[in-house]
Formats: sequence, structure tokens, C-alpha cells
Amino acid sequence: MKILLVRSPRIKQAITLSDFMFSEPLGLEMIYGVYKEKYQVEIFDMMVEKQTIGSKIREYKPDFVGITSLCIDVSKVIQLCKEVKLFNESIKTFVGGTQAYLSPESFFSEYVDGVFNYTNKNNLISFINNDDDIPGVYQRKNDFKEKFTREKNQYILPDRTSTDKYREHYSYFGYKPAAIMEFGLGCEKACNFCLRWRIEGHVEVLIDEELTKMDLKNIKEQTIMFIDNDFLGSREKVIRFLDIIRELRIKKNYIIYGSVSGVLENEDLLIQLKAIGLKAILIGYETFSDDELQGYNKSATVMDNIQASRILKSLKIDVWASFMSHPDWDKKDFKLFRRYIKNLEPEISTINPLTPFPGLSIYKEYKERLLFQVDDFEKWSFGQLVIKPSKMSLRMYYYQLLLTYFYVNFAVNKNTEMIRKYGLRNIYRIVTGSFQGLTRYLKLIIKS
Ligand code: B12
Ligand code: SF4
Repeated sequence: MKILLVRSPRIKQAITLSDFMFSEPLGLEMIYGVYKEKYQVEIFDMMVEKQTIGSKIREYKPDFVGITSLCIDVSKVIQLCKEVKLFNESIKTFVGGTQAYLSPESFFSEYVDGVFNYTNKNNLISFINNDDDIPGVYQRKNDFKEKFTREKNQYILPDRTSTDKYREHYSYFGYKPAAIMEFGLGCEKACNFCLRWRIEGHVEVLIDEELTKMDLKNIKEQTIMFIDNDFLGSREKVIRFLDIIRELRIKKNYIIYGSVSGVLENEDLLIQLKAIGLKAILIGYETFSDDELQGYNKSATVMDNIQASRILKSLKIDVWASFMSHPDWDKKDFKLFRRYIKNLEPEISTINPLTPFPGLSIYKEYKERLLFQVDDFEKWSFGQLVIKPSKMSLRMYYYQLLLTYFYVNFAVNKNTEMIRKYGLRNIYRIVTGSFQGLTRYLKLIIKS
């Protein structure tokens, strides 16, 4: 039995800083680890590959093709399944990943045989065995009508050798190559615009410690990005992590996502994290307005954000800040926003328009103002406006975003400082990545 596991290529609609935020397909590596025990299996990462799916199928001749998915990938994934079926109808296609978890019905198509709503070792094997009622899996042979109780995805030890031939390409911001892993699942903050706690739950649980240790030992890259939603979620968690790293005597660069309250409450632990290799923190400052922060159910205030930025500056930990532009901003708000970013002085900033994903409580609030249908999947990239602005035209809104992008990337971010830190090649990657975002905005201005 031969299985091909595929990550689809980037679609051009994605406003994504592709070259400097481009990580391994961790989910596929986990599945590979499960299938490897029994079958012949290979990962085909089309974000790196030049080869087409048709030519790969002809060469590898799989019996099953499994594809991972994010929100913007739906059409591409279905198109790949169609290509597989046109080549050989008897090849079974199946889809999993974030989008299949959040909206499995997006993949109920004549070209898809199985949609994994959630994934665990048991249902992965059952599907290959052609079982009938598989908990977690919708199957075309049953008209996708299965009924089961929803569960969380199982965190499985990834087989990182499965992507050996691609690993040199995977990077996180200036760090290349970089691996990603997770230490704790869930997020207790439950901000109302955020999908991440909905995927993993609002109670944080640490991943099995033996699995974590094994995974840490398996990673060859010098940099590890932890994709935990809030790495600083609790003191116990950070202390546990420090203990493990010291016990295993690992010396690497670490990058984490952390909350503002986590920074404020754990300054002493951040000093220790810095000492073992913490280089940068991705943090959601979101907005300059306390009312908006409250509306988003963020646990921090504007003053907290400023205080956290001062702490991180004093500890010399780089800050990669994310912000969200609100659809009700006027030009004055954008001005205040730019001033606020300058005050916070993050090393890198990304700005996404507020995106009220279906299933989130804010979806109902903005339902009447949506610019696109929910199944216009490629538009829901977090990179383009999906809510109609109330105080300016679409074109003017994009112009303000573009202006802010320029301001942030060329006035606030200290590129000279970054060159010293990351080297010219990495800065080139970051700047060209930003430009891809900028040119995409320019196109949107022209179109709107
Ligand atoms: C790492 C990451 C990335 C990486 C790699 C993603 C990938 N899978 O290839 C990179 C940097 C490339 C990336 C890019 C983007 N990302 Co991203 N990313 C993440 C992050 C931080 C972690 C995802 C992850 O690896 N989780 C851990 C793994 C183990 O989980 P998993 O993939 O779900 O896998 C499990 C199951 O789903 C299953 N599974 C996975 N694949 C398959 C396939 C089959 C066949 C089967 C059976 C099972 C299966 O197996 C695993 C074990 O249970 C999440 C945030 C989060 N914490 O979830 C955002 C997140 C997934 N990203 C998001 C977004 C929006 C994007 C972008 C669209 C951003 C942009 N504007 O460009 C781009 C799209 C890329 C593209 N297609 O061009 C959103 C997704 C929203 C959605 N509804 O899909 C998230 C949730 C963040 C957010 N903003 O809320 N991302
Ligand atoms: S703290 Fe971050 S990951 Fe957690 S719910 Fe809020 S935005 Fe999402």
C-alpha cells in the first residue's frame, strides 16, 4: 500500500510573508509517523516542489493521496483531488488539517473520498483499512452523512525525517532553517476574534513530556519556533520547559508566541528564557484603543502593551508584533495607530484587517457587513478586508493600510539594526516578503 501526503502550493491570493514565515507541515509529519509503521509513505510539499501533482502521481503510483488544508486552500485542494481522480479514479483521496477541522463541509466534493474532521492514530489506520463508520471521518461512500461527537486532534510525535529533503527551506522570520513544535495545547485567554483557542481548546494542557523530550532530541535545526498559542500561559509551564531544556542540555534559538499578560507576569522567567536561547517573541498588541481591546476580550490594556514592550526592550528580546485594523477606523484612527506602533517600537510588525471567521462570536456582529461569501475561501486569508469599512471607501482603507505598512517597515523597523543582527540575506528575505504583501495591497487598491 502506497500513500502520498501532500501540502498544496501557496495560492497567489495569500497575503503572506512567504519567504520568511514558512514552516514545515507538522500535521503531515505526524501522519507520516503513523503510516510509516505499516505502509510505504512519502510527503510531497508543493510549497517547495517544482514538480506537478500529475507527474508525481505517475512516478510514485500511490493508492491513497492525503492533503492538508488551511482556510484559503479549499479550491486548490479540491482541484488537486480532481487531478488525482482524473489520472486514476481508484486512488482514494482524503483531506485533513485546520480547515477540515473547522469547516469539514468545505471538502464534501465528488473528488474527495474522506474528510478528517479530527485526527488520531485510530482513524488514520481505519481509513486505509476501508472501514465503514470511522469516528472523526466523513466519507463520500456514505454521502458524508456520518454522525460522531467532535473531538480534538491528537498530538502525535512527528517524524521529522519525512521532510528531510525540504527542511533547508523552512524558516521563521530571519531564522533559516527553523523547526516548529508545540509544548502546550490550548489558550485560556479566549479572545473573541481568534480561531486558535477554538482549535485547541480554552484549557491549556501540556503535551506528554516524554514525547516532547523525544521530539526535542530529534530536531536538528538550530532554531525552534514554538507554536503554542501563549507560551507564557502559566508559570508552571515555563518552569517545566526551563527544566527540560536544562536537563537535556540543549542549546538552540527559541522563538515563541506570548501574551502581554504573560510578559508582565513573568519578567523573571523571561530573563531565564533569554539565558537559554529565547530570541524573539510574537505578540498580539492588536490596537491602540482600550475600547477595542475590551471588545476583543483581550486581557490587556494599551498601557499593559506599552509596559510589555518596555520590558522586552530592556531584556533585548526581539518583538514581532501583530496588529488588527478595525473596519470602523477613520483616517485619524490610522494616524493614531501609526503613532502607537512607533511608541511600541517592535522589531517587526504585521497588520491584518479584523477577520470575523464563521463560528466565532464576532461573526454574527459583522455578518451584514461582509464583502464576501463564507465559501469564497481564498478571500478569508487574514490579509484582505472582509468587512466593509464604515468611515471610508475600500480603496481609501487599503491606501491607509499600505501607508501604514510603508511607515512600519521603513520608518519604525530599524532595518540597519536588523542587518547587524540577522545578516543581509535574511533582511533581503524579510523585505521581499513584505513587498509581496505590499504589491498585493496595491493590486487590491487598483481593483477596489
Ligand atoms: C505553522 C502555521 C503555519 C505554517 C504552516 C502551515 C501548514 N500546515 O502548512 C505557515 C507559516 C506556512 C502558515 C501559513 C498560513 N497560515 Co498558518 N498557522 C500555523 C500555526 C501557527 C500552527 C499550525 C500547526 O502546525 N498546528 C499543529 C499541527 C500538528 O496541527 P494540524 O496541522 O491541524 O494537524 C493535525 C490534524 O489537523 C491532522 N492533519 C493535518 N493535516 C492533515 C492531512 C490529512 C490528510 C489528515 C488525514 C490529517 C491531517 O494531523 C495533525 C494531528 O492531529 C496555526 C495556529 C495554530 N496554533 O493552530 C496557524 C493557522 C493554521 N494559520 C492560519 C492562516 C490564516 C495562515 C495563512 C492563510 C496566513 C496568510 N494570510 O497567508 C497562511 C496560508 C498558507 C498558504 N496555504 O499559503 C490560520 C488558519 C485559519 C483557517 N481557518 O484555516 C491559523 C489557525 C492561525 C490564525 N490566524 O488563526 N501557517
Ligand atoms: S491570547 Fe492569542 S492565541 Fe490566545 S485567544 Fe488571544 S489571540 Fe488567540
